[in-house]
This record gives sequence, C-alpha cells and structure tokens, in this order.
Amino acid sequence: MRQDWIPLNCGENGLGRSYNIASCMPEAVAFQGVSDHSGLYKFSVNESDRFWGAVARQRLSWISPFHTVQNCDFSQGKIKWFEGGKLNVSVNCLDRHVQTCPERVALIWERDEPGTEVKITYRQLLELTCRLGNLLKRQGVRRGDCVTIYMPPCPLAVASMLACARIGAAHNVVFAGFSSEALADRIRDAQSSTVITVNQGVRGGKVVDLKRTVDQAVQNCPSVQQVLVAMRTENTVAMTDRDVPLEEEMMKEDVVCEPVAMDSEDVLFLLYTSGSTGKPKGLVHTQAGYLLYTSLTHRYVFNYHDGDVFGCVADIGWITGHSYIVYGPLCNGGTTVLFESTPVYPNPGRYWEMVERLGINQFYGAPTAIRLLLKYGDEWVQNYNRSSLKTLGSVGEPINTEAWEWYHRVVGDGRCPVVDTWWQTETGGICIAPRPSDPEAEIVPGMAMRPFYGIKPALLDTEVVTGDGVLALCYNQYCPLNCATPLLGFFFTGDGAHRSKEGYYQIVGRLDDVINVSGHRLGTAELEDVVVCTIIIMFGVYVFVVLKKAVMVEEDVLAQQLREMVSRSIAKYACPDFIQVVRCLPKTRSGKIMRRVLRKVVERNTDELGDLSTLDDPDSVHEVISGHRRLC
Ligand code: 6R9
Repeated sequence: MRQDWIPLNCGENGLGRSYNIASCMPEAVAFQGVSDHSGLYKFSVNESDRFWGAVARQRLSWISPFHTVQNCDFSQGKIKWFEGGKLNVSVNCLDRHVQTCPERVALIWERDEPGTEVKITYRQLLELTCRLGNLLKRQGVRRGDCVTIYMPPCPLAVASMLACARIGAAHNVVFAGFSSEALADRIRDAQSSTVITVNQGVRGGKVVDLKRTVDQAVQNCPSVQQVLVAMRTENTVAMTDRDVPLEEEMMKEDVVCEPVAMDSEDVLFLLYTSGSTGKPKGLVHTQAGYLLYTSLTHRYVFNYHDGDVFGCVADIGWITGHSYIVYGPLCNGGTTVLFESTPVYPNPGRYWEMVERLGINQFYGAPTAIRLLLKYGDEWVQNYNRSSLKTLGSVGEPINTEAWEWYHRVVGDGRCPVVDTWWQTETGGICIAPRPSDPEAEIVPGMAMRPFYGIKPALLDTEVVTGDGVLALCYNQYCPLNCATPLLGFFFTGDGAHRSKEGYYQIVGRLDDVINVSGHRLGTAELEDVVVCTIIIMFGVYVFVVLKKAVMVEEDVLAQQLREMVSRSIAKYACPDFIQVVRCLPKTRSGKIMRRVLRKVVERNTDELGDLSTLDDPDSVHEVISGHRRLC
C-alpha cells in the first residue's frame, strides 16, 4: 500500500548542514526523485494525490483508511478529501500521545496574573475531555449537533472543543469579548441546544461577567436547553434551572468516553470571520483535511520540534487560536500556551516575561500588538531573557518594515527567523509563509514569501510572472482544505498581492484598499510601511496618523515630513492629500483595523457604517468622525 513513499529513518539533528529533502520534511516522506525543497513543493502540487495521501497516512491515526485522496470538482463546488476514511480528531490530539508520553505537558494555561500558570498533561487533558464528552451526552448532545462555547482561553475551553470532536458534535466557539447580541446571532445560527461558558472572565486585571452576557443572549435563543457554567473565579453567579454547574457535574462522569468514528468530511466546527471587511460570515471546517493541514503547517512553518513550548497569543475564539493553539500543536503532541491576558498587563513587558518564565520556543503574535509594544521602547523586552526563542511568527495583517525589524532585532536578538504567515479563516491554515525551506534561505522583511506545500497561488489580473494582482489560490485541487468559493476554478481571497521576480509573495492589503492613484496601483501596506500609520484612500490619499507615545509634533511639520517620506520611498503621486491625527483606530476585537469604517468616515457616509458588532472600542469611531481633517 505504501509503495509511493519511504519513511526516512534519520534523526532530525544528525543531518549535518547540507541541505536536502530531510531538512524540508525530515520524518515524513521522501518521494522518488525529489531532493530539495522546491522539488518537494513541485511534487506537492503536481502529484498532490501521492503527496497528501502519503502524508495523511503518516501523520494521522485512522479508524478506517480512506480509499480516495481527493474527489473535487470545483465547477460543482464539490470538495472532498480522504473519502472513505474514518477517524476521530480527539484521538489524534490526545489518546495517541497519552499512549507514548502521558505526562508530557499539553497545555500551559498562562492566567491573567503573571506567575500563576497551570500545567495540564496529556493524560489530564484526555480525562477532562472524556468527562466532558460524557456530560454532553448526558445533556442530550448527539452526533451532528453544534455546541456553542463562550469562554476565554482556558483548559476547560480546549477540553470542551475536544469533547465535541470526541462525541461527533461540532463546536461553535464565540470570542468571549462579544456582546450578548453578537453571541445570540451565532447561537441561533448554529441552532445550539447547549452553551458552555464560565461564571466570569479575568483579563488585564478586570473581572468580566460572561455568564450574565450568556443569560441575556439566550433569552432570544429558543433552541438553548442548557448552559454549562465553569467557575473561573470564586464568585457565585445567579443560576437558573437551565444552568448546569460544569465542574460538579463532570466529576460525576467516567474518565473513559468512546470516540465516535467520524467521516473525513463531517463538520468539525463552525467559526465566524472577524468582520474587518464586512458582516462576519460563518464558516465550516471539516475533520481530516483541516487537522492534517494544521498539523503539517504547525510543524514546518514554525519548525516545531518535540519538547518545544509553542506560544501563540491569539484568543481561541479566532481561527488562529483554533489552528495554532489547539488543533495543530495537539495533533503534533506539542506543548501549547493558552494566554488569558493582554500584551500590556501588568506592563508592556508581559509577553517577554512570559517567554522567559515558560521557556517559550516559538512565539506567534499579531502586528497590532508588535506595533503597540515597540512604542514603549526596547527596555521592556531587554529586561527579560529570550534565549529560548527560536522562531517568531506574525499573522493577521501586513507587518510593516519597522515592526518586522523591531521584532527581529530586539525581540529575537537578530537570531530568530520571523515568519510572516498569510492565511484566512476560510483557509483554516497557513498558506503563504517563509518556511518551510532551506534554513539558510533569505527572508525579506514584510514579505510572506512562499506558498506552503499544496498551495498554488495565482495573481488574477496579471499574466506576467512577476507583478501585482488579486491573490487567488487554486489550491483546492492540490491541498486538503475545503473553502468552497469557486470562481473560474479559483478560491478568491480578496487580498491584493505582489509577486517578485524570485517568485516571492507580498500581501499589499485587502483588495478594497488597493486603488489607482494617477494610474498607479497603490496598496495600503506599501504606504503604511513608510508612514507607519494607517491610510485609507478615496479621492486621493487620506492618512490617519497614530503617534508614538513620546512624539510631540506640530501638525504642519508632521504633514511636511509625511509628504517627504512618501515621495522619497514610493513616489510623489502617492503623497497624502489629507491627514488626521487620532489617538487610536477602529479595530475589530481581533485587532484588525476596520478600514471599511474609516472609508465611510472619509466619504462622510457615517450613517452607513455597516455591521459594527465586532468593533472593539466604539469611542475610536466617534473620535475619528469628530476629529478634524486637514488638507496637506
Ligand atoms: C488568520 C487570519 C484574514 C485576512 C486576510 C488578510 C489579512 C492575515 C496576513 C494578512 C497580510 C499577513 N491577513 N494574515 N495580511 N499579511 N500575514 O487573520 O484570518 O481573521 O480570517 O483574516 O487577514 O487580509 O485576508 P482572518
């Protein structure tokens, strides 16, 4: 059966410095005639059945083997991977590691107060998951149901996700910062009979009444039969007949829960996009392809090795949390951090103090936080020992050169590769990133660089090899992800991108933010690289400026400086026509700038700001609206 690949019996460290296939994908597979990274990449897109078939057999535990690697017809919107295969995601993330290393730490729960972290081993996490799975069954949850989880990052949230996977239910995790209306919308959409929450959340030293938000939400959700309430704080909260004390009831359950054999394409979870570009939309990811892809990218994009501590500081309520806090790391038997706090609590050294205390090896964060922290200066970083760090990752928005360089030079002491990873909730896993590749290969600051195995990007409005265009991925034929937005056989990403003559990709911003100025295509990322602030473009270039904390400058001087910088670095035609200094910008709860709101403000269409349910700070919009606009 396995004639198409030969396992490589070589350790990852004994390979010397020579670059060969083993350093691209050491323990996985070797394909005949493939001897380097670019060969392996070509193989993954040209012989995708053989590539993914072999990787899926190698990396996942199957209850029954699949008979067909892929059965996709884009024109019909049909995308099926690993048909015939049955597996259980929680078995892949837990049981098989409990067999080999039960006492390995699976989760480090980095609680809000520094120094109060809690470690959970694989054995403990499996027990929690089984008890919860049994409790959910007792509450009437069945295969195919969808459970809504409204919890901050904590072990019981991860156990809840895995418990759903174990019993064949889908989960619908809602970021625990959303309002009761946003939560109610998502519960109704999922038709959940069960919601899992905590009495209160704790973040940045503040206590948040999450249970109360759930109470308000479920008033308008007739499908909800019960709310399971875990105790994050010691404060009691009002309980109704519908509410079930989670810890108390789960302790009555058995620590064994039979995993359900799921089909490869059964639903694993539902998740909403962050709403930066429009009304949040709900997406579905399925079992096998999603798990395989997150595990492979986690291993190779970040160069994750057994025993490493992986620190992704996203919230579990976003796709980044699903894929790179929960499924990717746990499928790989990794140790993963659940970060409950904020980058500035109790001070702007929090991330790096945590890196030192927990010995984090791979740190994965967002440009919005990096930009915030660099404003506080280098000392907050240098106060802590960061020698454990090996790889630094970035996700969510384009990372401007200044932030990239600071991350690389100050945080990573110039010795850790920075992987700028481009992907979307729709794709479920990282699609473009500098790794995997030759460890010596160059990384250009601010560039996402290369497509991952199986990903075949295309720039839709350009025929030339290099150039600019709308990023589209034709990967459904090549890799096991299932984003069904067929357009001429492509998955249309909505992002603008530039491809260099070396074939490297740079994401230049959302398509709606790329405009023609005097006949030149200009992306927001390119401009923001120069002015380190946000720009939105309408009848010209409109610049929103957020000043670094210490900077005091006259607006005339600022306007002059900005124009000079842009002329010098890009061109005269790109010079700002308007500037507006603001304290902060409207952002989504996940930290993305809501450019569509800024655009409406600039167009003076403030009555049509659109869906603001995912907006973080409503004051930021008022400030932008009332702030004065200044002609340069
Ligand atoms: C994972 C995630 C997706 C959108 C995406 C793009 C932007 C994400 C990026 C990036 C430039 C990167 N984006 N990573 N832009 N460089 N490295 O963020 O998913 O919340 O669905 O957002 O975010 O515009 O289309 P999601």
